[in-house]
Amino acid sequence: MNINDIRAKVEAGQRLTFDDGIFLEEHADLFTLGQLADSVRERKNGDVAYYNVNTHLNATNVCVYRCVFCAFRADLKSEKGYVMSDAQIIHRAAEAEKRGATELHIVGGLHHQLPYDWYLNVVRIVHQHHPRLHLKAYTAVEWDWFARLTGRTTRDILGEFKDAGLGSLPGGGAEIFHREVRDIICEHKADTDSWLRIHREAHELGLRSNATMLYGHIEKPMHRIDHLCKLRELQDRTGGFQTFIPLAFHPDNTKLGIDRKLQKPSAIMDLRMIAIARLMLDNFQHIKAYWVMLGIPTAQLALSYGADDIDGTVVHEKIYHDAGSDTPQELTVTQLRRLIEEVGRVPKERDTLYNEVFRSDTDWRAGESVSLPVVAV
Ligand code: V47
Ligand code: SF4
Repeated sequence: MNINDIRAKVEAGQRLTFDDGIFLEEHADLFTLGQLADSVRERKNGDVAYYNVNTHLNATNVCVYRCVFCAFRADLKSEKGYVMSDAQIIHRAAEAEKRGATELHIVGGLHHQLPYDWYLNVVRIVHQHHPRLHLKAYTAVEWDWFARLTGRTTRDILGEFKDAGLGSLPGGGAEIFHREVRDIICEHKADTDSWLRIHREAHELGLRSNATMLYGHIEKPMHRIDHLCKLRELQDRTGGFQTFIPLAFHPDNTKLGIDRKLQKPSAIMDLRMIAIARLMLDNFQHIKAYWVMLGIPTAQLALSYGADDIDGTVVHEKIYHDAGSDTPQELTVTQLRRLIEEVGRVPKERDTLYNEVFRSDTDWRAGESVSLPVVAV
């Protein structure tokens, strides 16, 4: 095998195999990866790059699990631990809607003492007070926890949350699927089969979801390609994934980072991951360059290495900032659009489900705030 065989497959729109993926990881240079991935990106999404207006809500950081890569979690009795009140949660949603957000991204810890109804109540009250906000809530790890709390099936629970206002699932908790790695970095939480099953069930219930992969720690190329192939397999069955988001490990304040003296992956590795994901995940429509995690310059460059989405305004992000991210807490729409335009792409605001969002009195270059969306088609 050589790179020309892979180039021919990419040009013909043929699927790359596991071995092709390993070859790309081990032998392809960044320039070639970028060229190939950018051609796939263009074929799938033309000259458009997406962003959205969103806000994060982490209603508690107290967590029974101790994933060694996580700087966000807190022990039950630690001073760092918090649980937001209903009033604080509704205030956060009100603030999001006032800023023109279309999406609230809700994830958090698995609290030792909070009952199932508390998590359901978060979705219910936000939906009741702000029905226009799309609620992208809870990772597969959280759904698995709810099943452990109640003895009910995850399918049943997903159905109940959907009725309460759940809009879709974020892609977190996937980490690395291969047992050689998963057993070391997060041995107790939802295993790979559960993660994949829960996303399949969500898709079967008509809920879309995202997928992630945490890279740049102890995993090897083989583990990353295995991860991508598993996601691709499920997507073949359901078609329910919207976007893939590679997540670079941030070592600060984490056990894994300290014990193994790890550093954040380089920009070169970040761009390689974006490109390889674009090439392997031929049945995913979108690849997201999450600027909070990549940093703004690398996220902008990633738009030329296979990514067609730069995520959103974000606001109140905790997971990456607790682990050493020095990105700002928020990017304005004006800034997001400029990043995209500088790459020669057409910025398009999307809602969570990739419908285009139209706004009534848009003046992107003049202001920092955005108007409320009027129509989403
Ligand atoms: O599952 C936790 C990761 C994820 C660290 O679906 C870390 O649109 C790096 O999934 N260094 C949560 N990564 C975030 C996430 C996400 C983010 C943006 C958009 C979407 C989406 C999903 O963050 C966790 C874990 O894989 N993570 N700690 C860390 N120190
Ligand atoms: Fe808990 Fe999630 Fe952090 Fe793991 S990654 S310790 S499940 S908050």
